[in-house]
Amino acid sequence: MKEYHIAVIPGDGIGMEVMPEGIKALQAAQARVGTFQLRFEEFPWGTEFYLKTGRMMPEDGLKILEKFDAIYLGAVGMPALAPDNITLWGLLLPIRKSFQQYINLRPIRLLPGLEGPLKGKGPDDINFVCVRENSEGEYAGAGGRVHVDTEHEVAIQTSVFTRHAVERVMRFSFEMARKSAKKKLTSVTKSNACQYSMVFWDEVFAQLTKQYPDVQTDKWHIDSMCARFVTKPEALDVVVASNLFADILTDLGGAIQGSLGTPPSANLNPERKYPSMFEPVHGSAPDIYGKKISNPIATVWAGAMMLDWLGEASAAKLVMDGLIAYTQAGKHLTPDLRGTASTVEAGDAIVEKLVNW
Ligand code: GGG
Repeated sequence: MKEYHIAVIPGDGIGMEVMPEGIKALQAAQARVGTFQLRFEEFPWGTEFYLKTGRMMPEDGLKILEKFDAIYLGAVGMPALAPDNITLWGLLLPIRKSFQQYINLRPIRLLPGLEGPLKGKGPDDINFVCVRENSEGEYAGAGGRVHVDTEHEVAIQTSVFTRHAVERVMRFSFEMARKSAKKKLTSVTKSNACQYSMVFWDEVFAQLTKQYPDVQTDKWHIDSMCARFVTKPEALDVVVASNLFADILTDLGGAIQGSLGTPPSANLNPERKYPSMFEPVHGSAPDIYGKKISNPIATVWAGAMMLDWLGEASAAKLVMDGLIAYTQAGKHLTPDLRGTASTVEAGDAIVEKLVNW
């Protein structure tokens, strides 16, 4: 029997609540399919670990993770206990960068049965995917501060755009669009204001467009794109954007698909030299952590993406079918979706659908 070794990092806040529900759903799919085995190994890394050891993960954390087939992550950050920049740069970003997970796939889809906030827009209108450049751009980590705590203090955060990274994320997106039904790729830019980085981004996009004559393309400034997510989501198919632009856009995506408790994300190393990482888009949500009302949908969905990536397409479909049967039934939803269920009750209801589907 095929065996997959999965590193589980629940992390912080509601990450610790939703992760058991994700694992429960994956184990139910594994039991139903019966042709593979998932071996989960959990790591207690995150802010509590940082408070005890001064590190978000051990010094050899990346070495430990490297041998796994995939990483399943909950959430990172507890701003009341440690600054968000320390926690993000201590766990999430080193994994994405060191393991060359340069593609971050973020589906934006209003699941059938759920109600989004956009009047007249249903599941057929809100169904597209955002491809986030995940290795550089505004998250390159280039910059510094001088004259700290003086009136002459300077802070510089430099965006880095390389031809290598821009071309590979766009090529990946063109290939995705080529296989999609609408065959359309939209590039997000801001080349009117960012006359170096985004003009370069546009040029690379224009150059690649010539190599994909079968893919329809357009480009929008990030500000117009935010409006378009709300006014015309049905016009979108595959959307490619820089690290920060896509991070912002996909929270808006979460809002139009009913709740930030629903969108998943896959950090992919397409060459499969390193493990890829699967996580909900949402963070640790300290405001609701401990109330046990966090929504497990995004984590279960991220788990389905992980199964798909591992080559277990029928198990991935089973999880997605179970999830959709659950949202369609409209029962046992968590409060962010106007229900009253707890995280565990929602997780149980998803598994019940998945098992009986
Ligand atoms: N689910 C992982 C998590 O905690 N995400 C919240 C977050 O702020 N992530 C930063 C990013 O994706 O850039």
